Amino acid sequence: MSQTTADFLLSRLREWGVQKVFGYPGDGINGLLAAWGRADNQPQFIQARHEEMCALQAVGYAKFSGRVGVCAATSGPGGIHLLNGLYDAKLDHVPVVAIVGQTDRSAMGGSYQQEVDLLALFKDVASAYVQVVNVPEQLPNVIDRAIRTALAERAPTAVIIPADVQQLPYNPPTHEFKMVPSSIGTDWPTVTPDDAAVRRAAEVLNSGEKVAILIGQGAHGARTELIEVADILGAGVAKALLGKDALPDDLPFVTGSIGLLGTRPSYELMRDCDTLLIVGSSFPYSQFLPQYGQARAVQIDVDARYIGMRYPTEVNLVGDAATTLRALLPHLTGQQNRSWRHTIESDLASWWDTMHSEAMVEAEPVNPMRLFSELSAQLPADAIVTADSGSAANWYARQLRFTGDMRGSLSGTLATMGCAVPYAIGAKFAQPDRPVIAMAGDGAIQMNGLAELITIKRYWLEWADPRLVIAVLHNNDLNQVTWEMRGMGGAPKFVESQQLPDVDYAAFAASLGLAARTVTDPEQLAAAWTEALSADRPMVLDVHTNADVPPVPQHATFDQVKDSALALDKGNTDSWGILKEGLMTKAQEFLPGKHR
Ligand SMILES: Cc1ncc(C[n+]2csc(CCOP(=O)(O)OP(=O)(O)O)c2C)c(N)n1
Ligand SMILES: [Mg+2]
Repeated sequence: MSQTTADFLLSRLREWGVQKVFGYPGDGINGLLAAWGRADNQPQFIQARHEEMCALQAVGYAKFSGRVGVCAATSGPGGIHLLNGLYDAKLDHVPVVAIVGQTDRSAMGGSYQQEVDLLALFKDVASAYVQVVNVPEQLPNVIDRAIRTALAERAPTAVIIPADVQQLPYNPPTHEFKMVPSSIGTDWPTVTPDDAAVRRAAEVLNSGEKVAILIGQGAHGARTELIEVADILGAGVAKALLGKDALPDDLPFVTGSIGLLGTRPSYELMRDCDTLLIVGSSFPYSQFLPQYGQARAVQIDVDARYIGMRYPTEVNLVGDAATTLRALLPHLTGQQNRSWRHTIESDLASWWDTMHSEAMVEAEPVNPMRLFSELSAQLPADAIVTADSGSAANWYARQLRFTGDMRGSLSGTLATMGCAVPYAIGAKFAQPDRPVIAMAGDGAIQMNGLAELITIKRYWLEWADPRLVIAVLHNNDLNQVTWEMRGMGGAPKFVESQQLPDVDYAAFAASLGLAARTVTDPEQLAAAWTEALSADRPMVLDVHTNADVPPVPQHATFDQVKDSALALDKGNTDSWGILKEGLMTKAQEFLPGKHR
């Protein structure tokens, strides 16, 4: 049999070094599936339970491997299901290529079964590049550009291939009019900054006495340089959520997360600084940055499209983070007065004490913060942690202390529920020899996590290190939103929308042959983590957590906040004042001394 267009597509993916494709079948891609069979499953087809999970697994894979993630789905419903995961890639700037089937060319435009306008469907999410392959000669150019554009723009792209085209004999483009050749591979440049701009940036940074640095995911790979720059400038470093793993938390000047889920030391760092250096971050909440006009500021970003738009910066340096910081270093004169740095360091030490005592506050059955703080104490040096959108994101941001080369991520910008488990699966395929831990709410687990446990059951034996721990925050509530509503308008919990049906997650996991343990006593947490982190297979920890622990920085006593929230739920609107006072007044949240 001669090579089909689908055979060629798979061989092209292999040539690009693609090893995994997260997919789900359907007759729109039957030609591709047949080619996979002939290709001895190279690249490996990884079957999820739902196409959204394919896309989110591809995002997780890309985030933790640094390579392009590839997902595949059939026409119509399959393509539609991919969308949310592809938007996650778009908003977090992750390279993902979606390969999607379409009905035969002969049926197109005929309101045929499963025919939707895929170009229109993907127009926004894959605005970087989306194309239909109409004839085999077109394919190399389209697939190569989809991969290259995804990598170049750190964005999702989409390739749509009608089912009949997949089965056509492959013909390469010829040396003729209206033919477009193509080639594999790219030698990426290191984006180096402009010399004169580097000097101007150094002048700004040298003029400050209280320097704050904000880093994001673009600071990955610039660890040594960041530490050196922060030392010379006597600066503190705050981290946007996606940059949590760019610098370890055991450095005495790293103030941890910033923003709504952030720490008080990060808040104070920004509130009191006179100079700001932003490296590889597009952190959107400018109210957590210094007042406009308060600080002279420099931003470094590899992508000119995302620079200068979060703070009125004086110098916008386009360049790779590590290279640009290296270029800056010889021009930095150094901060002789270390008092700013000393203040940051001493505040920080007491902040971690505060986090510990918050985690140890008793809450029936288990204080969710303690679930995270006990994990933090046992995190393996090579751990990868994912967190879902829900209260887990708060505790991930504030309670987990990353050290060494630990990695972690969540759906930073789309903040979609249901990302933690598929990200974790993607992580296991990206780094099969590292332990992975997913922290997810029961709402997220019910949304799709339970189904993806089946995917884990199917694949875990392939992973060199079988440890994949899924910790479920079992609070029978869509708790993050419950608290948002109470906080926003003093609205009581609307039980119909917020309460979740009770499920025995450990029993479900056990029924699949996974390890499982239910935790209802905080004193069991340490042992549960030890067991999960030394298990010979993936494990679900079904942890019964208290839904009355507010997932925002708290400064009133826990009991005050809880009692007023519960009173509010019972219709006592007088308690709203207390709750608001205790919980949501942002100005008060960060009053000095409140957290200590
Ligand atoms: C797909 C999607 N739907 C809805 C939301 C809004 N939302 C954010 S957090 C949350 C509640 C999450 O509940 P759960 O997973 O149980 O975690 P908890 O906050 O209870 O720990 C909801 C509904 C969202 N972010 N994503
Ligand atoms: Mg919940």
